[in-house]
Amino acid sequence: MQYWNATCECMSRDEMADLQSKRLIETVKRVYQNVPSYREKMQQKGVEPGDIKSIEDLKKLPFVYKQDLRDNYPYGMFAAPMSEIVRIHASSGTTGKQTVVGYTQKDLDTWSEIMARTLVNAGANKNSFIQVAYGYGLFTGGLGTHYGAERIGASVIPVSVGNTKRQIQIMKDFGTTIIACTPSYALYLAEEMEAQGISKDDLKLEAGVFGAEPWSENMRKEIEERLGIIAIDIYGLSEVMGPGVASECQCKCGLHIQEDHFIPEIIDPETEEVLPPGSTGELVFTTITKEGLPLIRYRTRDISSLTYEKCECGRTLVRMSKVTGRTDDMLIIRGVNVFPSQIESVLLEFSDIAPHYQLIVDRVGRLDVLEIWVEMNQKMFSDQVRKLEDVERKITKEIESTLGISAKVKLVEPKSIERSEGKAKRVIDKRKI
Ligand code: DLL
Repeated sequence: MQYWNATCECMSRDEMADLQSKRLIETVKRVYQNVPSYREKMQQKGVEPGDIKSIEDLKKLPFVYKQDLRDNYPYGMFAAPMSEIVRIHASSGTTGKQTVVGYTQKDLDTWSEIMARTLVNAGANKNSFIQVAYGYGLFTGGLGTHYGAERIGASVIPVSVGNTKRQIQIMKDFGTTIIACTPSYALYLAEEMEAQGISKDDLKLEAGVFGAEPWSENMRKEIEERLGIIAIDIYGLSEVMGPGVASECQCKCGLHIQEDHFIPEIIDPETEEVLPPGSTGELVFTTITKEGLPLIRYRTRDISSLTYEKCECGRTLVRMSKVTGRTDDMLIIRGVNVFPSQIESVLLEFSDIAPHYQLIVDRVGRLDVLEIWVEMNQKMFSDQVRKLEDVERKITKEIESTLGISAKVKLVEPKSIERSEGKAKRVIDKRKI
């Protein structure tokens, strides 16, 4: 088994708890001293830094929300002087102001370290050629992956997003062994390769590190088959660091959280109560080594669960389950909670359709209606109308029996749904609520 940092990734649970406690105490002191909004929040809850003696005391601390970052836009929650901030990123967000995040040199070192671990999880070493097709710029995907790859000593190919033809040419000519991009873009690459008559055997690709958006197991299967690689799920968010907060190992049974830097909790999003291991709820993170923008009990809105059971890979780091969706992109359709990834999972069981889809939600009168647009593959497109209707009917039935809601399924022409180079836009919600 290959590790980047066996000392940190395989330490005993007791050692981890001691390390986390020590680091948590330091972080709480730091934010209390340097960030007025934290001091106020803690005072309102009647907690002082001295009350935090170990990770057991974490639950005494108040939560932090994206709104807090917006209220203190742009730099109000930084815990280091601006003279020590050496990098700024921002997360665009779909609503409201963007969230600005700042890193000290030590933060960038930590980020490179955890991204190095992530890439090694996917099988990278210094002989790898890592093509970074996440966006460079304010988005954390590009530069985060880039620095991790350099830390390993791999050859980094910093293509950034877009220009799919060129991406493929570079993969082929430069001998790319690992591709880093969103899972939806990975499928787009596969599709374009097929259109250009380039086979996976023409490439040296071995693995992909895919994240930044939810994707189902069926989507993984599809990517792995079409590109002939192992597809690893990587997770992160700008506020907490960027990519590298957690990633799967070769066992692909949950994402190991880099716990020597981030403490996870799962809470009930309504009651804010901490839930026991194994329960599904909202993921909350506390950063314990960050200097620029430390976050205490940050509400991610991502839905997951934690397991502390030992992983076959030998890492002792807790694992989070694949993020299936966010509390805020969960669709409530006629009272039923639906995640786009559940629909994706159903769709990908059908062989006649392409893994490109869009959900259109509208309200007609007082009733929510869900339309699922899904692309046919080329072969099916030339089939008879009766066959199309038959497939539509089958998908409708399957959606209804799996999710408990009715939907109107519409098969659309190949390549008619817009492709995304970054995060895919899966849902168009036309309801004015
Ligand atoms: O998406 C960081 C990243 C870049 C992660 C590249 C992985 C790879 P943000 O733009 O701030 O940061 O978006 C963070 O994206 O809260 C999740 O809702 C979602 N997300 C990220 N990774 C995954 C994943 C980057 N593997 C938000 N599965 C997070 C599901 C993910 N959702």
